[in-house]
Amino acid sequence: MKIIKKVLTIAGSDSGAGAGVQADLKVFAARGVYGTCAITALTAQNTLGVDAIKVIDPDFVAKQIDSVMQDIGADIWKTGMLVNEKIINIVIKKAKEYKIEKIIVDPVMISTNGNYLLEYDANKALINNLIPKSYLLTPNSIETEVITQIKINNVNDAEKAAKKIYHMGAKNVLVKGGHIPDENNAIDILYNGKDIIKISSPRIKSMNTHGTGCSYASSIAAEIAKGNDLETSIRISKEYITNAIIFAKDFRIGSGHGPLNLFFQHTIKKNPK
Ligand code: PXL
Repeated sequence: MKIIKKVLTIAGSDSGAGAGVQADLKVFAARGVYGTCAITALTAQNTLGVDAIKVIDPDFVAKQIDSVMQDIGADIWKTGMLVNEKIINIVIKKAKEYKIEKIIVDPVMISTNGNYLLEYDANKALINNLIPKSYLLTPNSIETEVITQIKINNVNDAEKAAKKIYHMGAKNVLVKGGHIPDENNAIDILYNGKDIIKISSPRIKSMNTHGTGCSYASSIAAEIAKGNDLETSIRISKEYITNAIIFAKDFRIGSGHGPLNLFFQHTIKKNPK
């Protein structure tokens, strides 16, 4: 019998299927793990933006986690849009109950067009309660600024902020460079309490980057579940996401910020890697 590793995502639904739970489940399938989900909110959304949000009752988020964990289980959890303090605290309580050692936390806060995906007053719960339980926190530069109050203009600022977040309690911190000004490269900073590790990829200019953060964190979770160490998981995932952005040029979905091509391996004859 083939053993397949399992990953649970706790995140919001994107009806346009570019980000959120839909992106997470596609990434899990593409990376060869079995994905399950507990949905925290429904978003009515397309490539142009979020039109409406319906938040799921925190008790019902807990029920979804229980249903998955009591039967299927999970080797690792990944979280995305957690909406509010109550849902954040349910996730922490359930992680303790099910003895989950590793949670990859993508601290989703604001959508590209400015919708709050985390209620403003839930930032405190994220910082005080969830960051100390994170195996890896994956903020972009905007989320990093909110969490650390350090303005991120360059890689040096990102390094300083990564160290600060480590001291807030995250076991590992990956400050992503996608939003940091640099003509040629997107440089991510990984800090593990000892070393600063720079993980770089060529910057791809594209409209089709919706769901990049969700997909990157989900890929990292999948690679860790498969037994790779953290740095290897990040390097594999960074290359996978870069290709998914490059091959998104093969299709045109919607008229706004389109999704990545997460299954590019299936649709091209010649795989660049
Ligand atoms: O990319 C952040 C994100 C996460 N989760 C959901 C989203 C978005 C961005 O729009 O809609 C559900």
